Amino acid sequence: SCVKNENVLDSLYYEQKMAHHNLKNCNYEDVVFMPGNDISIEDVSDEKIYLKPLPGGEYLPTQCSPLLKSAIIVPYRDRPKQLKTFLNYMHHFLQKQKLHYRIFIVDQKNENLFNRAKLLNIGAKLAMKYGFPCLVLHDIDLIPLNYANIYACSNTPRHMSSSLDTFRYNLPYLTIFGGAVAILSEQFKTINGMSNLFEGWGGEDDDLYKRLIEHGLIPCRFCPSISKYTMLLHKKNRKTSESRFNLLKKSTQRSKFDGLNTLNDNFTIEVESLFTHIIVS
Ligand code: BGN
Repeated sequence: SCVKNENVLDSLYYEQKMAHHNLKNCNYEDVVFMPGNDISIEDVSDEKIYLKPLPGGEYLPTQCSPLLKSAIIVPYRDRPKQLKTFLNYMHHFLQKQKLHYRIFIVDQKNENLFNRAKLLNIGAKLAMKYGFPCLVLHDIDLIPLNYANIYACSNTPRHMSSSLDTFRYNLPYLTIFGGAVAILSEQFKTINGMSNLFEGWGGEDDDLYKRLIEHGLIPCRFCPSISKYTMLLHKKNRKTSESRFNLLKKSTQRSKFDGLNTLNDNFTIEVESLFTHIIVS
């Protein structure tokens, strides 16, 4: 289902309705309804037009008390250039949105096939341990182009990157749930997270979609004008997951026994100035 622009604020999950100290609650209307909400990547690029976050890439607005608190979780391997662009851009973008946020980069430091979903599980588990009620699961090469695309959770899981330039701003298929999505930690727990078994490119996001449907969590989207993204380009050396078709046939049978509850987390944490670096070996 699609959330209309005027209903975006009502569709969000607020951690606390009232500020518990002297600061006034942050007002999100001017984030969502500000005219000329579009940005381009050139407007931000390498210039550091943001405040220095706390160590680990965490930030809280200082002028008001935030009602929205999100962990941005990014699976990653060996794309230093994209990492730099992403961090500079996102710190600016998220600070404009007056969020309490923290950026987690989950780095697969081994030669195995890339396991995007498992990395997301590891990042999500840590973010939940740190008390984040909302998880934004995000690819490193996606850049949001509208400030109204607020990086917080809707009451139902949300597919955020639904209007992507490399897909000519269209959905390749209606049930796509990859790229950038927002889901409440409680909901992520309910579905047992994502599968740990998808090694190589493709399918893990379709499996996630099936888990949501299995649990009656019907995803939503914001309008295409808000949901615009550009994809950072890179050499594609995709090794596709050969088992993905078979895995997808059994998504619902597997979901209880494959996910957060079967994660053997082998990682170390390094607190960097712009992000929390989770190194998975
Ligand atoms: C799909 C992939 C998704 C990917 C989108 C967009 C599969 C499963 C095949 C049944 N799904 O084809 O993982 O996000 O393309 O690139 O490969």
